[in-house]
Amino acid sequence: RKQKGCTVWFTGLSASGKSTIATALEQHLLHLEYQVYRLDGDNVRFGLNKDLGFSPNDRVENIRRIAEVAKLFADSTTIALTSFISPYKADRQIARDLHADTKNVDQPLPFIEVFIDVPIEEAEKRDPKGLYKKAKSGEIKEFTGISAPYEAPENAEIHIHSEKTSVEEAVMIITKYLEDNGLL
Ligand code: GGZ
Repeated sequence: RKQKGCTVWFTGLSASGKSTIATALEQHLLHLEYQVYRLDGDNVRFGLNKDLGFSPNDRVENIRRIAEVAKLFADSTTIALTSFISPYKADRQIARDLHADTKNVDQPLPFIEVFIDVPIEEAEKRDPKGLYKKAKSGEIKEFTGISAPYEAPENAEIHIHSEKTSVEEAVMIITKYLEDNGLL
């Protein structure tokens, strides 16, 4: 299939549904025979970024490296999906600017920010791994939304309210955006 590369950058709280939606989008695009690669905590934080934790500085470096890797995938004409909290606005801007920078690639690469928005109360209620509970008891420190900041995007290309939108609908919204913008 002829395709342009791009990066679809998911951002949102823990338990917002980022990874679920990114995984479903990956499946959908694979069925359509697009080349797609998903970066998430499981394949990045245990490998490339295993030296990094959750301090503010480590999160900055985590996002910087992920942005560089996603850009290389996008440059290879793959659709890169990234699923990380990426809590700081400045770091998401750095990731975006990096994709526009042609110092190490031939052309600017499209960057689509997808905000998976969920009320913190809903994320706490879902708490699939019991992390919010541990954060509230102090067992986990610097937990995003409880004891560390999450800076919500104001101008994301796509804004999905995950408590009101099914995974299938979210996949369709993102797919349509990619189609409308000539990326599929
Ligand atoms: C936030 C944490 C923390 C702290 C461990 N704060 O729901 P999960 O478990 O599977 O996803 C969360 C993941 C966040 O890693 P990211 O690389 O996406 O974060 S960032 O973009 O901010 O660098 C959560 C788990 O790791 N986790 N400790 N203190 N999330």
